[in-house]
Amino acid sequence: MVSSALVRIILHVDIDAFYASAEQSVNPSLRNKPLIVGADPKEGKGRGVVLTASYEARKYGVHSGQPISQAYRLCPNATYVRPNWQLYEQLSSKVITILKVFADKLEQVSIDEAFLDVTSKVTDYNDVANLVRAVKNTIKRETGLTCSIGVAPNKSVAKIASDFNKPDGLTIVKPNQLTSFLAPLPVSKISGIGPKSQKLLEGLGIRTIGELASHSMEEIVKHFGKNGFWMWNIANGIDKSEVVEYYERKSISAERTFEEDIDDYGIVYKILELLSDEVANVLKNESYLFKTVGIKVRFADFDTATKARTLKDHTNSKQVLITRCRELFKDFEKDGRRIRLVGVRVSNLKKVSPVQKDLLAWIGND
Ligand code: TTP
Ligand code: MG
Repeated sequence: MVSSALVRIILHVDIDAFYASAEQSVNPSLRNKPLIVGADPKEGKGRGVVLTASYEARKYGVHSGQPISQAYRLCPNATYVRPNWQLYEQLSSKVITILKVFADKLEQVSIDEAFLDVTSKVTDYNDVANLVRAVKNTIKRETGLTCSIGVAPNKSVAKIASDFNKPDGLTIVKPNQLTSFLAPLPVSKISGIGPKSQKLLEGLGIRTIGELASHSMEEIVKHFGKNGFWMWNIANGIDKSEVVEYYERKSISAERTFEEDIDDYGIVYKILELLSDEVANVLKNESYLFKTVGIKVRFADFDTATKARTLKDHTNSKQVLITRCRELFKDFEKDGRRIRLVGVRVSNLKKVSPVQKDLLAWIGND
């Protein structure tokens, strides 16, 4: 029997419609209205995509990754704004600072989500709702943002639970509810099971997490190898991975899936520029320099290719990043294949010392 002392209490916190809520928090006139953060729609002729949409805009069918022209057709009366990365970084670090107060350990996963291990902060699962309400109230009061929180004995279920009831949701999955909570959900709810694995599972007659859990582990491993072992365990509510307090970043990346596969490479170049901009912002805010630039391209048939180049010196220049990404993409352009996703990644990172930081600001290296 497992001793109750070993049962962890893990929170997954995810801000609701983050970029849009951030804009609404600093501009009251945008609140409770359809708001779309992304490319300029240019009265329906604009290119580029939606980064995110407020829940009011989502009612019209607008969502992340959609071409901005389509969003404009669905919701011409929404307010459209370009992203303000600095604001998002600022609010993100404010939220993380608040969350740290409530946690034994905190692991930031992206700009708007984090795992918290709060095992020693509460007596048991009956006590956790009070802590979660305090977290939500503090974030709301200090930043104006709402978030959705999932609580569970492990990270993967906590993540599924935070997505279960959005926006402003709270879903607590107690240890004895693990399998009944997971069973009816589609396998795609497991973070890491993408469309490809989903299709393969469907071929085996597996649609729900419960169906996955009830197959033998050997059979799943036979089809998916090491990945199968991992997904079968998750489906059975087993995930021992720890909330990792701090890590030195190995890489920074950003990627975008297109709503429809495209062969207009003009758009791809534009998106590469946008992604470089995002990556360059994180580099700047977290004081990193990079030496290796890579791009990832996923084609319409899910075939995925990567290409990388290492520079002579470390830099944090956005312009260098954009230029290198363009060069790397040229090789793919020759193929003329339809593209589903592109990504930009920098690695070989080095922290900038405070002195270097001042110097970089002074010479205007952005
Ligand atoms: P998400 O947490 O996936 O989305 P969200 O916070 O906008 O909405 P939700 O309420 O469903 O959590 O992503 C966080 C931010 O990351 C989002 O506000 C905008 C950005 N983002 C992109 O730039 N591109 C994307 O494809 C997605 C999904 C998000
Ligand atoms: Mg979010």
